[in-house]
Amino acid sequence: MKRRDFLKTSAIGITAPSILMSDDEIKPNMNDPLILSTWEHGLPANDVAWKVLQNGGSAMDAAEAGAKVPEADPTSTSVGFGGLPDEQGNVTLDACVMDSDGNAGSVAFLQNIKHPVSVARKVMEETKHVMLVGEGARQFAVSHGFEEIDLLTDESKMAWEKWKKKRREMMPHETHDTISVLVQDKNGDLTGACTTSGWAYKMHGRVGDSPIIGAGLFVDNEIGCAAATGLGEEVIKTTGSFLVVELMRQGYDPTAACEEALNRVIKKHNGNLDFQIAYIAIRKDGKIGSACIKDGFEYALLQKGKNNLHKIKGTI
Ligand code: SD4
Repeated sequence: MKRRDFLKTSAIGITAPSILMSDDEIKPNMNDPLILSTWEHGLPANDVAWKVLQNGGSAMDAAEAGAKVPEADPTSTSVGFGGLPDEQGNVTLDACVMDSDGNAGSVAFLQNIKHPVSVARKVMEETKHVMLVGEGARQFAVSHGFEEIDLLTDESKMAWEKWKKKRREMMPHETHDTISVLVQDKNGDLTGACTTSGWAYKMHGRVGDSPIIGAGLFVDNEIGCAAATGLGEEVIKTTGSFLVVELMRQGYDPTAACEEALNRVIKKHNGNLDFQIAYIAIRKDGKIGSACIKDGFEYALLQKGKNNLHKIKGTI
């Protein structure tokens, strides 16, 4: 399979030449920080994360700052403020972080807080726990100075009302655009962050893969890191991101590891899938990989100061 296309360059990158490059051709260099994020909103996320690294911030600071960009952007309808609500009209958020020492923090089913990724980091750094959910997570956030806001925008409310009127099914292939930000700093250390409003019009109380350590995100600083986007139920059932990292441990190339993790899902459905899942991965030596079930996935890679959007072909 050929994975190609060099489509866009962001503000900090040079103008995109119309060349094609495959991610297998990207030369790893341990001293270059790299930032790998899901979807097009990964471009501005990468820019912000890069600036944090340039200003001496840690890889964790960079991953968090990057993830906060779509969280605050009302036009990113699957993350944070402006994220599409559940079937009852509530915006409920899932997020997690993992650092290069193997520490992790997570929040799930969190409401009324704009930056769940920062709350997840606080859980990691200031509690003995890994995961807080729902009302407890909200109380924890408020007690740590997070402001409560209404996350439903006029646009997301209108979209929900339209959905309700049509009494539409919840369509798994509409679960798009979770942001995961994987960072490798100049020392080669790896971190990650993942944040989402999850499956649009999901059942009230539903939690996806994004706050589940090992499903939506996994970092092992000796081997690599990986993150998922797409239908969380299938990612959880295959412990997707952990699987990608474990396959890299066994010697799989990062892209082959992502493909094999997808194969576990594809086989169960006899190849008959109406949903998307994609993985991104960074191996410890700086080699990146990605794979998706269906066409349409794109990731943003910032390397050597250039931030580019790459489209890849689906495996089915
Ligand atoms: C979830 N994995 O809640 C998330 C949705 C997603 O791109 O990734 N959208 O299942």
